[in-house]
Amino acid sequence: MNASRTLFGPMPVLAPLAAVAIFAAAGGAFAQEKKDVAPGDVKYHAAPSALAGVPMVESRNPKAPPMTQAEFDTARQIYFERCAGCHGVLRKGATGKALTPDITLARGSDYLKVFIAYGSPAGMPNWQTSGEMTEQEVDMMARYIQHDPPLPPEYGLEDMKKTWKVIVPPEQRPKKKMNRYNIENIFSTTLRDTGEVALVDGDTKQIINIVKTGYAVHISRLSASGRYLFVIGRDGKVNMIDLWMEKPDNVAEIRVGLEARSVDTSKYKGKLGDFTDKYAIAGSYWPPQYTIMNGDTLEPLKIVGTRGMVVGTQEYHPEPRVASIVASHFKPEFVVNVKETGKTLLVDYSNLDALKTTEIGSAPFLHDGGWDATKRYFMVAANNSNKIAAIDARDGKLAAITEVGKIPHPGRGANFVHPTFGPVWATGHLGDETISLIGTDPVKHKAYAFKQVAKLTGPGGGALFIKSHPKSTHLYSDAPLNPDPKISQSVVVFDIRNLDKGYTVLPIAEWAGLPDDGGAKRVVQPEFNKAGDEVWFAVWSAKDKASALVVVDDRTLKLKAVIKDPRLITPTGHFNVYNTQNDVY
Ligand code: DHE
Repeated sequence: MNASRTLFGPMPVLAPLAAVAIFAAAGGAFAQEKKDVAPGDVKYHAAPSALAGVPMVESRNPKAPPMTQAEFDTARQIYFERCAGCHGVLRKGATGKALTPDITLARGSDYLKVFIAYGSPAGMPNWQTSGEMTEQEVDMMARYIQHDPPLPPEYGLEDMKKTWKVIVPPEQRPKKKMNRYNIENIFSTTLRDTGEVALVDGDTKQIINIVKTGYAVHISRLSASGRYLFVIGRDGKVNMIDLWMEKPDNVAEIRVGLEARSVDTSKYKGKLGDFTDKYAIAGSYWPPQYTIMNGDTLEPLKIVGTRGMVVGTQEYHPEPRVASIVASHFKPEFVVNVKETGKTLLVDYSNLDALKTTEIGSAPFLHDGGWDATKRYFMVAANNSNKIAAIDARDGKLAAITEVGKIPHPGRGANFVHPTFGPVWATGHLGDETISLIGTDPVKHKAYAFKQVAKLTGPGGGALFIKSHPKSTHLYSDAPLNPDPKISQSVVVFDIRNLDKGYTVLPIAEWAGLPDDGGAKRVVQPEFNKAGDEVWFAVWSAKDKASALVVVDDRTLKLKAVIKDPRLITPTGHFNVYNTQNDVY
């Protein structure tokens, strides 16, 4: 029996037509009774996959309803632009249900059309009633998912080497910093839909450079030295940017896969040797694998697949995507979190020719996460399991799994010292309005360690990122995916010394003073400056609408600056060099 959860409940033994009548009514009722999935949520989960344009091996299932090649091509494009993020490339299921032919053929087109059109309370968007798809497209998608899923190509060393460029060889790079920027206070800002990052001077608020990167850059990470910025695009392209150059720009690049989200560099220095920046690592969604590269040139050295068994069921999964990756400070190891198998791999890079990996099972759909304040415990969201796993990077084991709210989404989370519970790590949630605080001090606050010690109430679901700073008394949370613009266009801030007081709302999008051009103006990701006295936010609108960066004074909670520039198109994540390099959050 296929491990992935089946698409629907037990199938009523009804003629398809009767099924349609029932489901059309139910669908209609669904449409009324369930809240439609928020457009922001659809945009978040159904982000276009970089695989949409990749040639694939196709086959037709003789039992499935016929499709012309043109219909199949259109449906495939729609699938990779809308559905792959949730249902997986091979349709084995992830945050969305499995859609493999053994399941979908049994349901038949009429049954499938209703679900695609009306969605479901479990989070499947109502593609037709929301106007996102026409009736014809729904019909095509219902037939498409009864055929075998097209198979994208693998992507190996030869493919990588064709894309690998050392733009400035290490020996030709500056021997000292050639610019006058305070590079520790530079912000690397994702320009999601233009395939660029903006390097913004945190002191002057001026844009230093707009650097060409991969498509839909996802995150930026820093070398241990703080000199090099590594960014990864959804298309699997890694760019290495030298902040010492007169005008910081690319010095190397490589594509490590067809779809990716995470990148980091080796950070261990200790009795086992100095491995700082010796290696870089990137994890890909497709193919499901991670690649270890030379930290100076991005030369691909080692590719390791992540296909394997799901924690618990031990069922095989053909497409376990690599989610967050972080470099351990305790051992020469990368902490690699694999989404669909629910496993964290501690990859010992001290000898690539005899690679040792510790496999720690927790819960499926591992996603994003961050260190606790001691940088010993990696707190990672198993988002669709509503859990946080604490991975002990010093002792190489699972410290705990903590039940939290609905679909935790911490980014890297936020650390602060709670007046009662001591050191805590916090996460917001996509699926509800709560903010969970988890104790992280098993020595001086043993009773609270890895327990959810408190739940704050935020403004509503749709939270993505939360942040604090050792020098701040505030905890900030965004909610860019909340359907209410009043919530998605503002952030909330708590006083850590008096959490019971509730939150203050900061109308960030309003402070940005953007034209009323119909832009969504979603406020995304609080990020502190190095000094810890400013908090930066992106005001994210579509490509053809105005966006901005907004800077708030952390002491007064008043507006400090707004950065507007026609080049700031779809700004989303931003990463302060010093705080990202030193895991300060
Ligand atoms: Fe992200 C982090 C995956 C959608 C902005 N995102 C991450 C990480 C993963 C991930 C695995 C952790 C990387 C790490 O730490 O190594 N993100 C995904 C998806 O699969 C998803 C749901 C859909 C997709 O197809 O990409 C998705 N993410 C988004 C967005 O739509 C966001 C809001 C805007 C954008 O730029 O695409 C977005 N994700 C971010 C940001 C981080 C991130 C800003 C880093 C947070 C941090 O503080 O480190």
